[in-house]
Amino acid sequence: MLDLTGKNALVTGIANNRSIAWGIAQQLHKAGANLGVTFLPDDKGRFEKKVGDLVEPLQPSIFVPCNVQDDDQIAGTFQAIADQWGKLDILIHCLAFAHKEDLTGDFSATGRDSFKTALEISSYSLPRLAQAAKPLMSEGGAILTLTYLGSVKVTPNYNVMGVAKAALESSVRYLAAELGPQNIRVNAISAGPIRTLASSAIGGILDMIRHVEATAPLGRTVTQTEVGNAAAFLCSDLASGITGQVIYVDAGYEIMGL
Ligand code: NAD
Ligand code: IMJ
Repeated sequence: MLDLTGKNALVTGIANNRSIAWGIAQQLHKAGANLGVTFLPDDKGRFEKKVGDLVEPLQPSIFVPCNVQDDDQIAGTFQAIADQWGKLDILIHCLAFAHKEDLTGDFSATGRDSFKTALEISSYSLPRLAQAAKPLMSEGGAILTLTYLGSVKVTPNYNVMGVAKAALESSVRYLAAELGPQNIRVNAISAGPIRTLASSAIGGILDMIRHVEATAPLGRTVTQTEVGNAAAFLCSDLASGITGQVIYVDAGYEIMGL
């Protein structure tokens, strides 16, 4: 039985009710986990209010700002966990960012600073958060990130995000090797295309989803709940033998050739 009772889980990357992180948070809660939630702060406090209202039914015992570009906010997040929980069991990394102009046109046109920003937020943040989580995962733990097929296959307009996801997936393997002796497992879910804030901002996403629906063995794409269920499994003791892996939750699309 999937049981996360008594486990403390920190979920990053909830922006609204379409976020994959929201699907994951709901399934972790359903399995009995005690939740902590981070939000990306903005000047007017809009995200704090929006995300705070959304997650209220899940009664997170920690709710803190965490922009992964800000070392003080990362320190504050893990200090709150140390103070209130004493230990962490599950870390969900569910965030990405590239400048919108870099998600269209020629990949070779990606600027130096744009490349750095995409890799800093979308890739470097995983080892950075893992480093902060490591001392708190004293009884072992599970770290999970979200990736996309564009890391290994060329996908129109994914461009610098594809490179960032390749670095992210490689980071999963290096972290799994480092943290395995401490019984901390590190995995990634490669999700099929889902309509969220991050994907809907991309031109042509609906056509891409239709292509997946026409090609995938299951004849459809996946939902946030399906990704959430796979996440709950990977973070549970049922997956105690799985680490360093990229698991496709994509209705089978990845296996198809022609
Ligand atoms: P989303 O827009 O709901 O989530 C992206 C999150 O990243 C937001 O909550 C945003 O606040 C956060 N974020 C951006 N910059 C940040 C920063 N500097 N510090 C902290 N947080 C920051 O979209 P989503 O589709 O749910 O994306 C979540 C993850 O899933 C991403 O890693 C994305 O690449 C991945 N993914 C999405 C799809 C898809 O089709 N939607 C498919 C595969 C993988
Ligand atoms: C993103 C770009 C191009 C093709 C894409 C995507 N496909 C899918 C996505 C086919 C599924 C969504 N995805 C997997 C992402 O990782 C998106 C990341 C992202 C999205 C935005 C949009 C708004 C913005 N910056 C972004 N940075 C990263 O300003």
